[in-house]
Amino acid sequence: MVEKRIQPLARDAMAYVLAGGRGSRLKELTDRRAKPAVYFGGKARIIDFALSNALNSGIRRIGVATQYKAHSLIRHMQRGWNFFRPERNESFDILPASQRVSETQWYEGTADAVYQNIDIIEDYGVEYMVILAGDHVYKMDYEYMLQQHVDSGADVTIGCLEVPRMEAVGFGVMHVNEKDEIFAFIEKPADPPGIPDKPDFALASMGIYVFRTKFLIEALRRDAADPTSSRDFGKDIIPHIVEHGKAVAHRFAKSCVRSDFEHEPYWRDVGTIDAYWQANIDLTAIVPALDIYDKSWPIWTYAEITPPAKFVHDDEDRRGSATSSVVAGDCIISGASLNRSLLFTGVRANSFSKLDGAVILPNVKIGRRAQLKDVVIDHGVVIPEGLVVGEDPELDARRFRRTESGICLITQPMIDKLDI
Ligand code: ADQ
Ligand code: ADP
Repeated sequence: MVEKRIQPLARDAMAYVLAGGRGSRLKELTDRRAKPAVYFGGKARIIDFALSNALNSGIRRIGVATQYKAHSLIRHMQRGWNFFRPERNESFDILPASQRVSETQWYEGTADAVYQNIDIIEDYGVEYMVILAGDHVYKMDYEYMLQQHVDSGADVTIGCLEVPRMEAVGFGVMHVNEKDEIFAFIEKPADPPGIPDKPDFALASMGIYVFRTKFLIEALRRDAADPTSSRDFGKDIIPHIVEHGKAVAHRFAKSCVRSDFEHEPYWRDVGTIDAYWQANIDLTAIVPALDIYDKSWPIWTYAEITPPAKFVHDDEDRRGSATSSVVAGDCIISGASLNRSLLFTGVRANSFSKLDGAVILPNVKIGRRAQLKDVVIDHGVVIPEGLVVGEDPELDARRFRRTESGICLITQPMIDKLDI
């Protein structure tokens, strides 16, 4: 007799993506868009990683809570994530703040961003909730985490990874026993406790939580009734469960996608200009740690229909060329040379310009003879002819947003102020 196939747990789960935070350490890159809407990797936006993970894991119900400067994020999802069909039991809901519980109230904290939409969640009747952050770059199969949650009988399962101890100041840090049951959880400790047998590392929460829906709703209602709560998962909900219930850690390394098992598991916050630049430039490496060409785990996005990238090279020494670079569609590299650079859609680089270590967001125009080294250039910026960046640190720091390690973020208002 053929055994009845057990349906993956992901098909009875909803992914709820928190995408309301600003990401203020990205400075001017998030002046007009939320961090999850920031471009990443030549084609995608940061939120596409969490959404693609949910889809590739088999989850077919997705909700995205938006708040801060959500316009370009919402526009992106309406264009790129509009293929879910209610008649196949699928749904994709964009859930802006101040819509449901009260007309004026914004989401107070991350828990409130779920609490205010409890009616929608209840309507779907799913057994499990997978709470995700929309602002990390990684590939993960949430089915493994759902299975661990069911097998361990936990009230909450928390995705975690080991980070160098002093980097853990920005995370929720946990202590676990030999069964990975969490017996202590401290949100963003000033002096993070190390792992007992690895004192230079701390076990950090990735802000990924799995609950049974019924349990989560009860926890959110109890929290909402507590006037002292800040309505946050990391500060309120999780510490309460650790104290009164059963919280279990899920090691990220156990749910890497199959094709990534032989690599170090890749997860990045890309929360600072340096980290953002580095993670994009890393994609130009011979074998990048993050494989965006992996057909078994595609990163879905809104893709404009574009003509191919073009490199123009003529007899007058205009050498359109690129080495160790990633170049998206609709770019025209007209007599310009690129090295170790990543260009998003629609970039025009004009004759004799030189780019090295450049992350160029869509629709940027680079004037003739510009020389740009170690830069991030925002969407639509027009770089004037002959601009040199990366040669004179003091001048760069006066003109642009220059980080301590020497990366310059360039936006159009900064260009408009130049007296050249
Ligand atoms: P943080 O990332 O600092 O810590 P937070 O700023 O609350 O937590 O953001 C979590 C996610 O929620 C982000 O994706 C953000 O965009 C979104 N978000 C924030 N405020 C929101 C709001 N009002 N409405 C909707 N979305 C909102 C958390 C945990 C830590 C854990 C880290 C891992 O609290 O314990 O270690 O994530 O990055
Ligand atoms: P994207 O994130 O798609 O690159 P844009 O850079 O075009 O989006 O803009 C980011 C957000 O800022 C969008 O919500 C857009 O509507 C808004 N925006 C764009 N230009 C301006 C402007 N000059 N003044 C105010 N808001 C703007």
